[in-house]
Amino acid sequence: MSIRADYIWFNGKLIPWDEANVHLLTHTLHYGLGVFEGVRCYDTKKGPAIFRHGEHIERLFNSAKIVHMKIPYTFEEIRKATFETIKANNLTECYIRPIAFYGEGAMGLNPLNNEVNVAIICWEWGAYLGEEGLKKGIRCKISSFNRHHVNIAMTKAKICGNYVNSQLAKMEALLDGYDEALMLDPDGTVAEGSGENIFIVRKGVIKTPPAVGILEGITRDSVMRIAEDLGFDIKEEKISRDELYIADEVFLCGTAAEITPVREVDRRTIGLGRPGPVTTKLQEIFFRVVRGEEEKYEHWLDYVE
Ligand code: PPE
Repeated sequence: MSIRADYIWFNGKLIPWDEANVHLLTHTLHYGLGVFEGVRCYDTKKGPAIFRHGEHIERLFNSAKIVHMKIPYTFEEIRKATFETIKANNLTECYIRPIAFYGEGAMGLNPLNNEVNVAIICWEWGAYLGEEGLKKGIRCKISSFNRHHVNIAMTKAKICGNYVNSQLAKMEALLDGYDEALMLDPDGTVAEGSGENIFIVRKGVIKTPPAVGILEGITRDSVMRIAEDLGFDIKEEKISRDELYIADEVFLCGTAAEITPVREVDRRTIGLGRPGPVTTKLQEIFFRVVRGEEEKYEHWLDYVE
């Protein structure tokens, strides 16, 4: 399904959607060195609010730092530009995609002399893994592709090129009739989904792989804090593939995926084959939190000014 809105913020200005084009020698198009974010804005009773906006902007700047990219705007400029873009498009609930990439100029592997472009794109984006997936759970396959080695790709950075690996895994899973791919790290322990972090619940303990070699997800952090506040025992611990098969519950989380239950892995039914009580509870609270219905977490919301 193609997406659309009216305006895109590009290098300091709002321009019509159809005019947001780049040159074919855009350096990032050839070599993949760009950094981006995925952020969501939700409607609340006090108006649209961006969930953990500050943390997303901070991660964008950290991604850029990791790859020596200088973003020619400040934190506050990006924040305000995001507000402007949402308002110009009359959006209340939307997905926000800030991206920084190298433009045309020199070719070859040194990007440093090319100009850094920044765009902020907003559009309405429903359930990433489908409404039904969100409610009933999805079917996953362990990918034949490993996730990145920590010294091959910089996994704390959300780099465009890192996602070729994710796309290989995603396509394989879809072509094999599954909804999503789960990826193992080069040592063979569970890393993450193609675009989500992973959690399991086993014998009353919630577990997630340590944030090494995976994207340090902001939703992952939110889930850990909410679970902790609810009094759950939560551990960052290596998880083996077979532990997924015998987990009581498995779920994926991310800005796009929100909290999506997993009901099957490699043709093994997880738990009873439907979202378990812990996943359901966390999902329920998460959706209240992002919509400003849980006062305790209101500091996570950045209301669109
Ligand atoms: N791991 C990966 C590989 C990943 O891409 C994401 C986000 C996460 C974990 C979760 O991170 P966070 O959003 O901070 O909780 N994936 C983004 C891109 C999805 C896309 O298809 O594009 C997202 O969810 O916005």
